[in-house]
Amino acid sequence: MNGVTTNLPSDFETDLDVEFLFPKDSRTLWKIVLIGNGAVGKTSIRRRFIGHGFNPVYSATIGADFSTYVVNLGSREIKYQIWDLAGQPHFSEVRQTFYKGTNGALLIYDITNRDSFKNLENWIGELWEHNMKGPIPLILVANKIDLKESGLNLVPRQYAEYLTRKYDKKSRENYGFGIHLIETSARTGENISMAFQILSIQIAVQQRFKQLRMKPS
Ligand SMILES: Nc1nc2c(ncn2[C@@H]2O[C@H](COP(=O)(O)OP(=O)(O)O)[C@@H](O)[C@H]2O)c(=O)[nH]1
Ligand SMILES: [Mg+2]
Repeated sequence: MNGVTTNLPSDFETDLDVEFLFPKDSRTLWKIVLIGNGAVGKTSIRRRFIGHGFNPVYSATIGADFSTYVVNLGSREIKYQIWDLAGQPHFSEVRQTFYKGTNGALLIYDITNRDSFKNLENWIGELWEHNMKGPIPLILVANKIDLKESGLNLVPRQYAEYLTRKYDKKSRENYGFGIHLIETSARTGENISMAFQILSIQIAVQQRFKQLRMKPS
């Protein structure tokens, strides 16, 4: 990574152009929200990302909960404040205040739960409406891929690809960042840090282009 030393997990390696995306000695604080229906794996993904392992016993998040996690890229520092919002509908009023100031989101569904997939567009609407900045980067996360061979009825991958393409096109044309789909497992840890990496790149790109556009030429 441009000879820059990092403390990123090994699968966080990337061709990310740190020099371009982050000014030298910069400090960045990003608020990231994890959203999606109840029980899709939001809390598990947050815990896995910050290195707390996996807990197979489900306990519903009440209101909201957050962790901070710092990633160093040479002289740059990215501090994540990761909010894990309760997905249950009766927390909807609490949720709106928590969206404020969000820089990006992981929008998570459970590949074994069709309702969690059907609700994704509502989640995008809610995120973009309530964060006060309009459309912001998000990554679609297909979680629980360790259950692919379980014999359970799965959401077909093409459905998720179709939805991703639709939003990716709209987003690139109108807002300058792309929307990606990533398959994860909080149980095995597969692609968890990759999801944050891809999201970070989209956030950095959006911010950098905003700054460049504001500079007089
Ligand atoms: N097999 C499997 N189970 C998972 C995975 N992620 C979460 N779970 C389980 O799904 C349930 C709900 O997870 P949780 O993180 O609490 O969901 P939240 O309500 O979205 O925060 C728990 O029993 C977790 O152990 C995963 O990747 N694979
Ligand atoms: Mg939770």
